[in-house]
Amino acid sequence: MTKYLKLFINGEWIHSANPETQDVINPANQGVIAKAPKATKAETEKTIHIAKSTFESGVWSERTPGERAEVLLQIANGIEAHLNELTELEVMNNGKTIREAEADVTDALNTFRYYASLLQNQTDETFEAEKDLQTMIVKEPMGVAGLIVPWNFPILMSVWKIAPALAAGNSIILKPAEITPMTAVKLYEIIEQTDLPKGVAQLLLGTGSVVGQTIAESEGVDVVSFTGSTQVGQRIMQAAAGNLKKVSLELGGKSPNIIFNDADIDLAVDYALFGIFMGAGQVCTSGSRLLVQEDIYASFIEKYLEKAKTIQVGPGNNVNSEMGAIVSEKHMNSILDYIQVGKEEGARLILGGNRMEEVDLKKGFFIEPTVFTDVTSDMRIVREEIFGPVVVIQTFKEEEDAIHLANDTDYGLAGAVFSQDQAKAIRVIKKVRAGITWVNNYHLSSVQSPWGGYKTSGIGRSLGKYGLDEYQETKQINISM
Ligand code: TAP
Repeated sequence: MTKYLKLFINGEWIHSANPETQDVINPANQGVIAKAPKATKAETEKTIHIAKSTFESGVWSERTPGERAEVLLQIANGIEAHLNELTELEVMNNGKTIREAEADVTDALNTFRYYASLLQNQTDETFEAEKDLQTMIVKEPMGVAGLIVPWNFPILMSVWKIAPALAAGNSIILKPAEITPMTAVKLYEIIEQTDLPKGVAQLLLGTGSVVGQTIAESEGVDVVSFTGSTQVGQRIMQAAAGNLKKVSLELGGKSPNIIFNDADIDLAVDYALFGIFMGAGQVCTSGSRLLVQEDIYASFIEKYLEKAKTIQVGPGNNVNSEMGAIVSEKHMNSILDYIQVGKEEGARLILGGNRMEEVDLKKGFFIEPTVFTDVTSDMRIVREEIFGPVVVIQTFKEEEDAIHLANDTDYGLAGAVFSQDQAKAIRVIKKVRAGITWVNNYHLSSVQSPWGGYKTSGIGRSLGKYGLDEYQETKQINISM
């Protein structure tokens, strides 16, 4: 029987008034998992109004940090109790591998636990500003937080926003990507079972152009936190200008991964592969530009290709799969178009480049790990974010050339350096204009660390104490003694 998903507004699961639905597809086999509603503009506006009234009532915003932490821990425990179900839903809806999905769900519950402990440890600042004048600096919730997330990490991106926004005492409205709503629905079923007062957390399923745009424009929303493409991020910033709401934007990237001739080559090869092929390259921080020092290029590429050829591509629910599906047919076609562009631009395709045609894979959306060499910096496949399992490899002579190539991009999300000379590695990584960087590893990070980009990769930071700041106002209170 077809499962019809619902909206969660003011503590109730309700059908949208709009009869039109979106098929939710399993990208590994094109099976229809469920039908998702497309909430209307009027429903979105009503939801914003409810979130605002709940905020103003103080049922959540005026709870003590300790009381809020207690609820965050209940949500974390609920996620832990449903870890397998959430993992399976993520695999089924997004196409990633079980191992990747399980890591995401585990990170999600740890994010709730982290913000619960941060709340319990946050203390206000007070000082004597002048004789007989005592000043307190206090943090307050902002009001209604609109949380708009993409399809590549459906549960994790939701939780990176929900946990700090609730921790700060806001009311929230989550809008998942239209094509990946399954784990968000399950998460809200978990939230429903906790002591979070009704009307604090709402879930709106629908399109970006209606639900997302209405949230971004609304005078009732005080902060919008968005993860997705740079183009949509720019639109959100324009829409948010109406009531000057705070915006936090986590956007795209085209991240450089620099391999020096003194690197541990086996380590660099392994991380360079993980850097681009994790999540089938549908990761904002993917190491999609590999910069290899000229004199080790031949030996590096030989090892790199040898290992890349062994990557097992397949359905996420097969434990042997190392790289899963592309999230949708539309996105698969966009990646294949980029591969075509690369060939036409004159780049040399040395691995992959095709949709996978094996019998068990061709009913899903699978693309071979793809490697281009002989590229130049003006090529579209070097400049634009492909967001798929496609890497471009360039060479460099000296340290300065590597830094120049690394920064020759409009983006500034991530970057890595591999070298056994630690002083050089740190010197170079400090010159890479990006917010998330690595030395001798790739994609390793923690919930305490600020996540976000320079240049057109965004504004603001998720996670850590920085992530909480995005959802808080800061007030000074000057007290005559
Ligand atoms: P987008 O098309 O930007 O969509 C992201 C979210 O925004 C979806 O929920 C989408 O809704 C919604 N949206 C679309 N148009 C909107 C509008 N006018 N107003 C408000 N919301 C709107 O990105 P995507 O295709 O989902 O994800 C891929 C991109 O996201 C890549 O460029 C990637 O780099 C970036 N990304 C960045 C990060 C970080 S941490 N920097 C993380 C993940 C992804 P619907 O799609 O449901 O209509």
